[in-house]
Amino acid sequence: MRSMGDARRTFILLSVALYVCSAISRKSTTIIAHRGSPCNFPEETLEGYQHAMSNGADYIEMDVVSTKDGALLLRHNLTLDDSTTIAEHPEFADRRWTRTLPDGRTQSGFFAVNYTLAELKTIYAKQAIAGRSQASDHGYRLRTLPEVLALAARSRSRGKPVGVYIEDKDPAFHESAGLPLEKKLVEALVSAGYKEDAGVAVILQSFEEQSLRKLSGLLEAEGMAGRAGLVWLLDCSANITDAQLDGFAAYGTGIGPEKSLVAPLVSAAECNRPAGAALCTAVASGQACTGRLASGASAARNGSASGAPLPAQRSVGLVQRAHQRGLLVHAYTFRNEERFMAVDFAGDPLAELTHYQQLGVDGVFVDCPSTAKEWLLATGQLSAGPSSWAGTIVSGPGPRASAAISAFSILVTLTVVALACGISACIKRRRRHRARYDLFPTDLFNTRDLNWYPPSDYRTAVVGNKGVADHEEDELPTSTAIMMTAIDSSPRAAEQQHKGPAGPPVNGS
Ligand SMILES: *C1O[C@H](CO)[C@@H](O)[C@H](O)[C@H]1NC(C)=O
Ligand SMILES: *[C@@H]1O[C@H](CO)[C@@H](O)[C@H](O)[C@H]1NC(C)=O
Ligand SMILES: *[C@@H]1O[C@H](CO)[C@@H](O)[C@H](O)[C@H]1NC(C)=O
Ligand SMILES: *[C@@H]1O[C@H](CO)[C@@H](O)[C@H](O)[C@H]1NC(C)=O
Repeated sequence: MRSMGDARRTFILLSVALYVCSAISRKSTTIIAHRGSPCNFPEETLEGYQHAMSNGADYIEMDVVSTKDGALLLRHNLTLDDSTTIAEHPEFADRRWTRTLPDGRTQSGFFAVNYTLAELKTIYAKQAIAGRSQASDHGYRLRTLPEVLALAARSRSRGKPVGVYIEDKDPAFHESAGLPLEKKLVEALVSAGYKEDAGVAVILQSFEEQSLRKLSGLLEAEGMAGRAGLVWLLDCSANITDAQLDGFAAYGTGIGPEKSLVAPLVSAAECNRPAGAALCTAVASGQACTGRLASGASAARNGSASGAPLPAQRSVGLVQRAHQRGLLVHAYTFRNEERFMAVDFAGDPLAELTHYQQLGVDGVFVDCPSTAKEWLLATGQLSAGPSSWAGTIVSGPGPRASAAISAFSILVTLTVVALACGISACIKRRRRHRARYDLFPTDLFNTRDLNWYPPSDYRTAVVGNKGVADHEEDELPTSTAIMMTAIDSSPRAAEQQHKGPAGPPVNGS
């Protein structure tokens, strides 16, 4: 009897090992959770990032701007108008500012550089994209880079560390305002333990190549050369030359093109707007309808009907040109709303993602990480079950190294699986009731946020201090912990809901 049990256990172990190995070696598209989960939550909030992590994103993506006192605030824009409640605060109105851009145009608004972090901690994040639920506006605070790095660090202890993908926003402007970003950004990574913990992926991204060079130098000076990937973002008007790609490939990891650089568009009757440069602007500002996919040949040869150059003529073979130089391609931005995709996809975000995968992109910036997860499952890039997610590696080794790594990973996996089975059997029963919860200290959240967890998605429970939601945040003992758990629901359904008003947390779950 006993030997039969052993044989069965061995068989199960081997099956699991083979399954894990195949999951590791199968290349799946890297999912970059663009500003957290702005489909579901206001962008760049802890809650949005947590949602992205729960949906297995490989990276959480964030943008850094400086406050007046030099704190690294997470916002995608120098101005706070479209993504925060600052306009509702009369006490801040007199610092509205207009600056002149290098090209002579002007930009007006509430600039983060004109307010201290303490001041900005009194306002709230709000939904920045028209048409998405605003139910949780006024629910979540603005966050700093260290706060979100601390959140990401918590995933390290849970087996699937999430990568961080950080953009320095308009670095030349910050430099000119005497608040340069690069050094502080690298220091924040060091403080958060990214220098030591080489198992966790970090990518730094910028539209300004000069800033990437600076970051590369700073990383080297910190003894972190190669520790963080560097990605050069290209907007839809970019026309990058082979020589520029060669220069960047000497130290960079990849390019981040706007998606119309990868799959060029032509104007479509449905869109009723001019092609060429105007089309490009339309993509950037998210106007309704972004055109029709150009067939490769006609895009390369023809240009638009009006004769204006199309992005197509600037970007023929961009993916191949990058890959030839060992650069990854991470395209942006994939959103669920029909107006952000070419009319060919008929509003189906999964079809759009598949098209770009077939064009060879290595990763995608997505607004809706739960849709990305649904897509990975639907296309066999991910097997069902939360524990089977295998994140992808930042920079790929050559084929021979890959073969060696595969062989090595089979050995390691067998050993690890054998060990893990033994250990997990011991601790499983004790920990089962905690398995679905994430624990956070209250200094990461504030109690007012508690009132705003959408009841359909999250149950919150407070342990250690009953009735805590009635207290002011300053009165909270720091030892109190908040438990949240995502309730399993069909990802797309969860995304398209969130229409109901926010309610109080369900206690005692
Ligand atoms: C566009 O390309 C097609 C072939 O793909 C060709 O027949 C046509 O003449 C081209 N038009 C222009 C304006 O170049
Ligand atoms: C930044 O916000 C302003 C509104 O203050 C908006 O006009 C502009 O398009 C935004 N820029 C980006 C890059 O999102
Ligand atoms: C905002 O900050 C910039 C950069 O520091 C400064 O030049 C400008 O005078 C400030 N504007 C206001 C209204 O405080
Ligand atoms: C892109 O750059 C190349 C070489 O630098 C140039 O020949 C070409 O005209 C440019 N194309 C557009 C559409 O700007």
